[in-house]
Amino acid sequence: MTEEIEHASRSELRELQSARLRTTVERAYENVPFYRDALDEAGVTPGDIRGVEDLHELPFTTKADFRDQYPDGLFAVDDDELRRIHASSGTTGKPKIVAYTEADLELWHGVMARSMRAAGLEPGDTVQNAYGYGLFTGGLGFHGGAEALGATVIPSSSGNTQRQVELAQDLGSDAIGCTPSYALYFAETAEELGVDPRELPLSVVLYGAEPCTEPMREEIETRLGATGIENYGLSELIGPGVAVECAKAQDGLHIWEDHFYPEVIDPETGEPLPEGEEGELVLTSLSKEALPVLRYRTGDMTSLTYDECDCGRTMVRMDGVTGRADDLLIVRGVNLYPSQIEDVVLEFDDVAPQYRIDLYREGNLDRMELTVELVDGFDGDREELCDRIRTRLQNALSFTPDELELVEYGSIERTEVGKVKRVYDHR
Ligand code: DLL
Repeated sequence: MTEEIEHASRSELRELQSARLRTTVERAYENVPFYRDALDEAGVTPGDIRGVEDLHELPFTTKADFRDQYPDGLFAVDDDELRRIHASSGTTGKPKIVAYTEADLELWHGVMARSMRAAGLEPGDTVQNAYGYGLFTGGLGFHGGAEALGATVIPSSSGNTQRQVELAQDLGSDAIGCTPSYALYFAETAEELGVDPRELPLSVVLYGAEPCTEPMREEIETRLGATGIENYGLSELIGPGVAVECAKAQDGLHIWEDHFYPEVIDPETGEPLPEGEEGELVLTSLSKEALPVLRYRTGDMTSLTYDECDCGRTMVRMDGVTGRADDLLIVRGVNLYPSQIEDVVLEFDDVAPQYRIDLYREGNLDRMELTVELVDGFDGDREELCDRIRTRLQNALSFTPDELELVEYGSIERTEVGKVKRVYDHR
């Protein structure tokens, strides 16, 4: 079952977006001194924004703005209207604090329920929610969505993986929500317990919160014998529930455009890029009360397509996120994302989906070490495999690491709680 709006004509959708944008800009201008100052400085009044075609006149909002306005400088409602606070911890400095009114929570649960329906879930299904509960938006976001859908939620949160496997088995979980790296850890733990993860009742893995390449998705699907559905979102906009793949096509993530307006820009110049070109995703909230966000620079690199999807939804699709603009590795003058390395390395059947990248500076030179795990029981020729991986990296990315180390299955530390870290920059 889908909502009517998911199939609306592009012109109908645009009209709705424009009306909501006008309200959002007015509210932000009236209630948030930060936005009033920013618009005044840009010489724009709310009345200048007649619709989405005028969006580019608005200034961007950045991560730095969230930090500067810590904790509540971007809130647009009085404290007594707030019902929930979450926070997203960056790697440095203060966390970004985000807030919700009652209507915002309803909106959030609504888009999450819609995402779960797109993933093929139905009322009555059992959803094991292995995203962390707490300030992180993953846990409570999935929780609220599953309840709104009419599913049964198992609020297992992250960690405690042995018990998670038992719960999935004993309670008949139809779906699990977790990061892609955790999905694999879950499968490994099941195997160690002598449980074949493919025999578990799980038919859908709702993964997200971290980048996941196609070979990684295949690995998740094969190991767990389930369909992998990617979810995208960020706390600053609402949490998970911004975009999701449909089970029908699994070909790009539908952005719930009636609530979140997407643009893709050139991260260097800030200029909007044409459909299909990769750049930084910029999102504007269209319906939120407590924390309206105008042209937020997500830092996430992707591209958009407005082609109609096989599932019949008309909402724009974004490509899986290649990485964050600030994850871009510049090594000896070559620009590359960790996901590009993942894409190449995981093509090899003898390689387990576990790797780490270490960056050092020696004198004036960058040095990259890539450590890759072998599959369990590998007994082939390591040197020969090493050579093949190097050649493939060179051909695909015009780059090879200074050192490529193949290590035994299980040697790279797993992440049981939170987001996986694969790059260690020691420079
Ligand atoms: O990670 C929200 C979320 C929870 C999304 C559960 C999906 C599932 P934050 O902690 O604020 O919120 O982190 C947001 O995570 O800007 C991306 O860089 C990254 N991210 C989220 N989803 C994906 C994805 C949640 N599917 C940041 N692929 C975002 C790649 C993702 N990166």
